[in-house]
Amino acid sequence: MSSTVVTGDGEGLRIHPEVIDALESDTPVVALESTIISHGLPRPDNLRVAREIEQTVRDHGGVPATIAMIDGKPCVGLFEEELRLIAESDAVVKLGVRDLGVAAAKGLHGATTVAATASLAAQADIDVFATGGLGGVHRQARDTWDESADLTALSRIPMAVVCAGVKSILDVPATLERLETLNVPVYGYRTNQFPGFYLTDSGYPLEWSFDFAEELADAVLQHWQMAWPAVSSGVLIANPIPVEDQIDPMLHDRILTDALAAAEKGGVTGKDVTPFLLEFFHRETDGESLRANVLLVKRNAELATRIAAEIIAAAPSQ
Ligand code: PSU
Ligand code: MN
Repeated sequence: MSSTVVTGDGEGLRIHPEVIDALESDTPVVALESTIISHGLPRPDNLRVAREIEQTVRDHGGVPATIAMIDGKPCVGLFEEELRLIAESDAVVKLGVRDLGVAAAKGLHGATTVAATASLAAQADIDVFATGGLGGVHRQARDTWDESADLTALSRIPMAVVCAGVKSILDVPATLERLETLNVPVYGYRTNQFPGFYLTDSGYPLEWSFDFAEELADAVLQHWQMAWPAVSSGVLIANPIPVEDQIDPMLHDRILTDALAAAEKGGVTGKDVTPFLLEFFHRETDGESLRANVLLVKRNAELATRIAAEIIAAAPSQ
């Protein structure tokens, strides 16, 4: 296939030829976000990690589709120099769904959040997405109204999102309540506890758990079939970091307290809040948070690839 522009819903996207080939040949495709590369992981490790995440998808028989805006063009699947640009350039802005139009109009380079990545991936007909942590309700939300648009995006986009829960920089129980309100099911993979990103267990239980990718794929497909047309929401699949690999909970709690205090003192608001807290963690844990972050994202990329393969096996396109 030579064309890199599809018609219909995907019109206006540039889809990497390898991703087009994979979609046409029923090869598993896994969407990957780019904000984690530009604003979620420290330089210079971020470029190496971005490549490793893509490689993990390949190692399990899939094709990665890292999504970003390059020169105002939404791109599904990046060429090597584009991945480098996202990792290294200060000109890369963080793009939620509402920023996509303006970034296109102004011809910007941008990294897409979970919400914006899921939105573009759905337009390209991709239905599985791997990330580290989802955005959610912030701890001061009662006063600040700061709730990530990841949640409302997932309430409308039929995408299976594999993550390691949400970071404890957020209000975890409030985030779980909002997911319920928004009709987004949350399935644990081999756990009955919602994971806490750096921590195996956030301390909050999950209602549903599955032990195999095949069962997860089945539940996801049944959700999309049965919820339609009243809702067509995404599904969150929560894959915890193994307990022997989690960050020391004492260290975690100490850094978290300091990070939240620093954000408040510095008057950090809006889309800067999450990158500020993540950077604080990476700096203050001396590489521990980076190690855990890389490990859990790769595990999510692997599980996502296996789920994508099972979805194809259950419902191959003609
Ligand atoms: N949580 C993480 N790592 C991340 C993010 C969230 O553990 O890199 C990024 C994701 O791209 C997510 C975004 O979609 O932050 C949420 O930002 P906000 O809270 O501004 O909605
Ligand atoms: Mn926010």
